[in-house]
Amino acid sequence: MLEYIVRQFIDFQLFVNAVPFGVGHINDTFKVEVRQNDRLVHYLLQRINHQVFQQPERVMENISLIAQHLSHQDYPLKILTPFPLKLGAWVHQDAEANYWRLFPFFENTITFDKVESEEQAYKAAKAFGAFAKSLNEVDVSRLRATIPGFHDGQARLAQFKIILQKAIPERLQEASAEVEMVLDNQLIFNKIAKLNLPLRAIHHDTKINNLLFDKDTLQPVAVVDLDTVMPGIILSDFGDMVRTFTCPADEDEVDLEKVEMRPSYNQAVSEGFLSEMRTLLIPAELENLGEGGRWMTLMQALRFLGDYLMGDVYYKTKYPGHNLIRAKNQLALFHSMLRQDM
Ligand code: GN1
Ligand code: MG
Repeated sequence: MLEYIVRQFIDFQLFVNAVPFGVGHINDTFKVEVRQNDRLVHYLLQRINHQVFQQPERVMENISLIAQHLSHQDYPLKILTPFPLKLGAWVHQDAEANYWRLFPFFENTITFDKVESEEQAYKAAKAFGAFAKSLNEVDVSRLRATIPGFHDGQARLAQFKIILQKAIPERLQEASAEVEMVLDNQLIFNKIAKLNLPLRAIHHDTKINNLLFDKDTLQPVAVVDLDTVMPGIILSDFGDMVRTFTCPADEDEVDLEKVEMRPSYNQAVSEGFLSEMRTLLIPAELENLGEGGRWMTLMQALRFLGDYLMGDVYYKTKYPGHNLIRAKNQLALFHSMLRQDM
């Protein structure tokens, strides 16, 4: 079946194989190998999770607009440009109403789930900074919201309060301390909303594993996972880097002793990102950047916790308490951020 789908995009002589690829929580990704013009060539085939992205065509329109824009900029990284279907659209819909898309596969690259040095944090933040900088001139009104209210902290908080009413009772009881922690700190969502920061073209998922690095030189090669590139505020991208680059532990590490925000990494993120973006940001953005890490980390805790309470309907999980472990982890990180200057 995968062979048939890939054929809707490209021609090839032989379909060699397709193997599951990557660690994303949302879409399903396969690395495909085909023989084309007597060479073995790889592609990245993805099934879009259309529970999450209810209008896959919208996602693809944003991505192609972004890719086209970047190709006209002095952008230092490779651009993830999707392949259109032979018939013209961006996504193939199969008999089971799944949506599929095809991307080039960037050879000789690796991803990291944790940042390994301050130097790497700097380079990665600079790469996401270059991405933001090259998108500075995009007319945001042309970008569609692929997930409405995605980083709207106030809307997420309101949904969370509704979830508390419909939560699985045993889970609500088990997670009562975490629920309280989220509610105790809820003012941050109002505080950020009140800043009324300008809308920009924002990646909205600047986790360290959404950046490909060259296997040999360890230099950033490409920003990937462009599904949530849409209008948003700069604190989203800066904050998600702080959330994922500064902590030595994975997002689902159980040993909370290992979960902390390391100030030297926070410094590296800031220097790397601002080396590209400083002159483009307005004073209100610069002054509040530091709050982005806390804001994104609490929002992530709320999202994992809400999903746990609803019975794991959104994120892929590997075991029944996985989302609660993730929420505890993110709350530990948030508290570590509260204890430090940022
Ligand atoms: C999801 O698919 P992945 O792992 O790149 C999520 C992000 C979260 C992240 C948490 C569309 O991203 O918002 O920050 O998990 N993406 C969506 O690890 O919800
Ligand atoms: Mg991803």
